[in-house]
Amino acid sequence: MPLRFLTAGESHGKALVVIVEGLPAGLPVSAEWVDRDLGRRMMGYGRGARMKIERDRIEWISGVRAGETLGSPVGMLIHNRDWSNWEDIMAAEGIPGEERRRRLNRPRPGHADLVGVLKYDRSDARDILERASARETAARVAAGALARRLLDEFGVDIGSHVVSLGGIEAHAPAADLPLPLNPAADRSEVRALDPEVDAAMIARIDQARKDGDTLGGECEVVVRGLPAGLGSHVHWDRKLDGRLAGALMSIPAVKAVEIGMGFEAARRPGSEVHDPIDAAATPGEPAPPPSLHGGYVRRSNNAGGLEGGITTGAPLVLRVGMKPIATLMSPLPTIDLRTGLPAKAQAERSDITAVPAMGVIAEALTALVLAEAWLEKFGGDSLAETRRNFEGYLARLRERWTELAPPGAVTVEGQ
Ligand code: EPS
Repeated sequence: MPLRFLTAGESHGKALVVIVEGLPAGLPVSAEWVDRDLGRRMMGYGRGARMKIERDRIEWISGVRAGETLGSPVGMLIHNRDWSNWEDIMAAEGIPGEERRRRLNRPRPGHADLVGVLKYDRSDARDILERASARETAARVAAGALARRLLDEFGVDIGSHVVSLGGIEAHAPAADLPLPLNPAADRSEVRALDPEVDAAMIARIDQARKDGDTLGGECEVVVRGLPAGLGSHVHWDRKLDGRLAGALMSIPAVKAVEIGMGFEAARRPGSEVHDPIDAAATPGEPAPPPSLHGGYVRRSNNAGGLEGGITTGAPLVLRVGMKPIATLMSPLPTIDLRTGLPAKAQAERSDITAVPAMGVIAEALTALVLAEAWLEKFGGDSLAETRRNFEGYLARLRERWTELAPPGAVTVEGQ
């Protein structure tokens, strides 16, 4: 288990807690680095009033000294500023002589409310929604920021942008995305890389707010700078595409993940799908640095940077689809848990859309899966050891290329 993390915390509890274990010692980290991603997660047009209350930032608890990881579990706390408004309602041991307050009796279709009370035998769906809330993703983003820090040491860039919101599509130049990606996406209130659609998306959100409705959408996560060879083909649970899809599907409200060409690849013939292989260098001569692909490049990237559950060295391209937020101010029909009679679902404070934030959360989970795969491949108890192993692998990729016979020295089969 090279890298793992656990989170704890209710949406209106005192704080969120996260423990990250398995980072090598000697990784430079700062609260400023982690807080930057926490701040990005709070952005985006269409968020609710809660984001005006919170100023998400971490407090180090363990595992870091003098600005570097120690190799021991890293503990972080994110205090909920809203706690002061919820202390009595969420008190761990209740308030003597008082009934529960702020019960949720009319479960919202699309939220965990109903299935949660059935499974955990609760009468108040607040016992479920407090943990099911996407507030928990702040803790995942903090963990992801540390994973991103590790990958950043090796020049890996993880970014995301919104490609559709409320049915409005953004058209970003797929082959020519800015590097790094996030500064450009973060300049837009909807995190889209197509300035033409910003105003239309914002107007769509304003309309949904007026209608008491909510909106979903899609984000694309793009990772550049990965070497060929992360993940493995040998077992189902080591395939990197499955691990990435599983992690991304665990984001609240996410209903779909596509890799590269995704569903479209299922509709086209092989000749239009698979990415022909080319040489990036002359055989027998050293592959040009940084040789993340071992001298082989692809004419297209329909595979989205993954073949056989292993990275190819081409950019990783993941698309994540989020359904609309389940809390509607014009509520849908439901059943009252106390009476079994028809009712309107409870309207709690919420967002109109959280698609821009979802991209930031998707980056964090992608970073966590990739950092784990990185440490599986390169290992190391210290950053210096991880770096030596990484450089040793790249040296071997270069060596393989220079060992190739020069052109004309072999008869190529089938030609
Ligand atoms: C969220 C905090 C929550 C919601 C949202 C995400 O705050 P509150 O419930 O106090 O308004 O804004 O959660 C949901 C959309 C949900 O369905 O639970 C956050 O920090 O991201």
